[in-house]
Amino acid sequence: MDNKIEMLESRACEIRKLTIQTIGKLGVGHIGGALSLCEVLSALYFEVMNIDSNDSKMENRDRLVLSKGHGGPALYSALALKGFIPMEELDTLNKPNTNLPSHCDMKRTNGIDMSTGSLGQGFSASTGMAVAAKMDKKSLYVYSIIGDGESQEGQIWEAAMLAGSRGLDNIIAFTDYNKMQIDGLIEEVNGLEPLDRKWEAFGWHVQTIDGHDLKQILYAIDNAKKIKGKPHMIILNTIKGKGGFFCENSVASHNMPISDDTWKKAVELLDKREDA
Ligand SMILES: Cc1ncc(C[n+]2csc(CCOP(=O)(O)OP(=O)(O)O)c2C)c(N)n1
Ligand SMILES: [Mg+2]
Repeated sequence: MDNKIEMLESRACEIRKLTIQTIGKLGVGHIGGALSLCEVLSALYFEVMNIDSNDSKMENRDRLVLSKGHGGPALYSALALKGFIPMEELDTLNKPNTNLPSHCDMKRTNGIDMSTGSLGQGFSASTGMAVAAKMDKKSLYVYSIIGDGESQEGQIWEAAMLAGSRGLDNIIAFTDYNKMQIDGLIEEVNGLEPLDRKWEAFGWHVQTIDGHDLKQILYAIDNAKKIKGKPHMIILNTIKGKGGFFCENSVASHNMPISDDTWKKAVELLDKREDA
């Protein structure tokens, strides 16, 4: 188990470094909300999901919908490490004719199952996928990641109500609770608390964990799979910009310019931390 956790931590660090490098080379981007995702993406791509990079349309594959589609660059880093897209392609992020737009696009990127970016819609699509899987008697899981700012969208709660009322236990959703959105602190813009009780009231099984702790993430997903008859929400307490010395825990990290010197230094610091 400890070896597995160490491997996943190291994958999370690779995702983090690649994400900083990819957005850094472009010079601007949604770095904060990408860096809060690295651990959950590591767990999903390198341990949990039933997927095959040689057969990205495999019929019974698990699905991941990154509903907070502006986190695309972190997902692209995971997809490159997993072999869905060539590593060199990361350097084309958001450039003309790229397969990697800043927000996820299922028609352009191998391994992406839903286009997202308009907040709220991806989560609704996730519940639709979960309904379809039940109708087709497929035993796959739909994983869906929403933002805390995204959770201020009414559409999230319409989908939550449907999943709860239908008891869609094949959906495992995560809230990236980094306490910030584009305009400031969640609690100042439009508070979500008590977030866990809101999800419970919509009929969901809810767990709240440290979203940067891989042991807790794996445990929560395992636990979710044991509980039948309800959809699952795992609230990830995270830090926006986690691991970037220039952006950690700052509202400004939402979408910021990054100089060459800055991203190179950030990657160097993460390398040193790994070696220590
Ligand atoms: C429907 C819709 N409204 C507004 C936006 C603009 N927008 C992009 S990101 C964002 C904030 C999202 O905050 P959060 O979900 O907390 O993202 P994170 O902190 O993870 O970056 C907003 C308002 C959008 N993409 N879609
Ligand atoms: Mg947020």
